[in-house]
Amino acid sequence: MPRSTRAQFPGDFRWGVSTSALQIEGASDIDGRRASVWDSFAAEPGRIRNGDRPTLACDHYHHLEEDLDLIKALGVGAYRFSVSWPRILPTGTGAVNEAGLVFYDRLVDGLLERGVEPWLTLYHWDLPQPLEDAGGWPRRETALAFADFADVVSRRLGDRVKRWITHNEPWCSTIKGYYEGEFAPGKRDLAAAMQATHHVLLSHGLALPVLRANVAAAQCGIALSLHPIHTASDSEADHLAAIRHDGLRNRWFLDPLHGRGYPEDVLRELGTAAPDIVEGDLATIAGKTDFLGINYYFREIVANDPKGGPMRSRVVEPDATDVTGFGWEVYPEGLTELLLRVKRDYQPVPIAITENGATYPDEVSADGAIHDERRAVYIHRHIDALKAAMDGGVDLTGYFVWSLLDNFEWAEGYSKRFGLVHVDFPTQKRTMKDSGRWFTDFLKG
Ligand code: PNW
Repeated sequence: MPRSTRAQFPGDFRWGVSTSALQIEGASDIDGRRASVWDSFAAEPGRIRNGDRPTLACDHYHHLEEDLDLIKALGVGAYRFSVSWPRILPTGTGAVNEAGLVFYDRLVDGLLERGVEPWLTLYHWDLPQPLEDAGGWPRRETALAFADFADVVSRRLGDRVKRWITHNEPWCSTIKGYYEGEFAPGKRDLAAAMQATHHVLLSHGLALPVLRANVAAAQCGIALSLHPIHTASDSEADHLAAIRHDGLRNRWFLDPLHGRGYPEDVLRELGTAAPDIVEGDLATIAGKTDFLGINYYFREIVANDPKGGPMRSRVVEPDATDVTGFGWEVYPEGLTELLLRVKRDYQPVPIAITENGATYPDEVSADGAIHDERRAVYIHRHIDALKAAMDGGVDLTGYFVWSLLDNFEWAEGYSKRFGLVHVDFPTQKRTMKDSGRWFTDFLKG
């Protein structure tokens, strides 16, 4: 049974919940917002389960006060959200949409009035469609446009927001978007995807001095999705495959952010698909940050597979009975292992777990309550794992549950629910789940 308590964590440790703009806001063509790549992608037949669209999502745009009250009711001290680039700059560059900024003014002010610290993510995958039409992340100009976007947002909100996350999970927005084709914009081109990873990292580095110029006492970071990589067998071939796989999944992002450039072994594997790098880019990417965000969901068990993509590797199904509704293995000890590894290999700035959570088929009972004990146990076991990492010397500053609300789960549409709060999408009725109540009790100590 999980046993950690809040009292075992430092007093200034941040406990929070996370969301992202596209997944909750809805209002996709209201008050001047224009399409992002995810709006367009979801409109293509066959891309999203059940043909779901993010057009309305949780209609958070029109339920702002109610959702702020739910955050307050949970008792968390911090809320991580993202701002919608096409709501603020509808065509990606140039004209600023005042109505978009007003919405985030209200969000930030509403958080501060309730004593909740805003953690703002600039990019959670919703690239304005015109920027994709011009070439998207494989095009260098997109990184420059991102720095301008960071400038607009931080000038407006920097007096009240101190925590800035440039990007959420670059691996997903680039590899899944431009190589695997499962995420927007749905392309399948390895060289383009690798060029995209470089431009996303470059845009992070270009945004850092902009944020520091506009925000007094800014705390800046990036949120990576990292995975412990295990080997499917003791064979030499599987062992080497796991190293290559780790190279693209984890080291490709961690190494350049920590001033080491891209890993040589991965560059070799990529061959002609390796990105073009302009002199000075690596120094830009390695700019000083104040914290590292890590999103943790599962480990990957890897086997050698000559046909298995750029790293000649294949992820094998874990031999586990404890899996979430995504089929993701519940493996909290992987979080401890991952954190100790990052500490050992990178001596990073303080780490915040910017996402961790689970989807389960929720059980709505006759009384309308949601008895999702498994989600509470999942979260508590991961907090135990965090405590173990802290005992091992890892400098941790916060933990954010994914997610506040059930929401638009990307290619899975509304079929996968991650919320501490249940959303009945046809009526937009919110109901606190048992897991939400459990989290509140945990936070009360
Ligand atoms: C993250 N993977 O997505 C995102 O940051 C959230 O927006 C999302 O809702 C949440 O986790 C749950 O999925 C991921 O395949 C998507 O490794 C895919 C993977 C990891 C995280």
